[in-house]
Amino acid sequence: MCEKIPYLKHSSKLKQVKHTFSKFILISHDYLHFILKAKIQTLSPHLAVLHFLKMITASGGKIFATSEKKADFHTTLTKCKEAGGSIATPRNPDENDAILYFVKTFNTYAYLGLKECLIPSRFQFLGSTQLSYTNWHLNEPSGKGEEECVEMYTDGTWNDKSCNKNRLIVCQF
Ligand SMILES: [Ca+2]
Repeated sequence: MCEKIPYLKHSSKLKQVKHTFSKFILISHDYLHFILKAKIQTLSPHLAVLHFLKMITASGGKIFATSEKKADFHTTLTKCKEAGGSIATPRNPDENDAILYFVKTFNTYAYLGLKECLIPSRFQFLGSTQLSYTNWHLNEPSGKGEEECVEMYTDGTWNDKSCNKNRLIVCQF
C-alpha cells in the first residue's frame, strides 16, 4: 500500500509530464509554422525585389538568376557553384526563354551549360548528358572543334563560341 502511493504519484506525474510535453510539441509545431510563415513573408519582398530588378526568373521549378556581372565560361562555372547553383542550362523552350529574359534585359550574350564533345561539332550538357533540346542559330555550331563553349544570342538561339569571352553570368538553382 505504502509502495503504491509513490508509484501512483509517479504515474500521475508522468502523465502530467507527458501532457506538458505533448503540449510543448504542439506549441513548438505551431511556433515552427509561425516562424516559417514569418520567414517566407520576410523573404517574399526580397524575391519580389529581385524580380523587380530583373535578377531572377523561374521556369518549371528551376530558378534562374544573374549577378549582372560578366565572366568567361570557367569563371561563370565557379561563380554559380559558389552561389550554390550551376551554370544556366536550358533543357526546354520555357527554360530557354527564362534565360533569354536576362540576355535581352542586359543586352549581353550568356554562356550556357553545354560543352563540345571530343567529336567536333557534337555538343552535350555538362556532366556528359546527351542534348535533349537544342536551339542552334542558323548554320551553328560552326566552330568544328575551335569553339568549345556555347553562348545564347539576344534572340535566344545558340552559337558555339570560344570559352574565354566575357558573357553575362546566369546561374540556375
Ligand atoms: Ca560559332
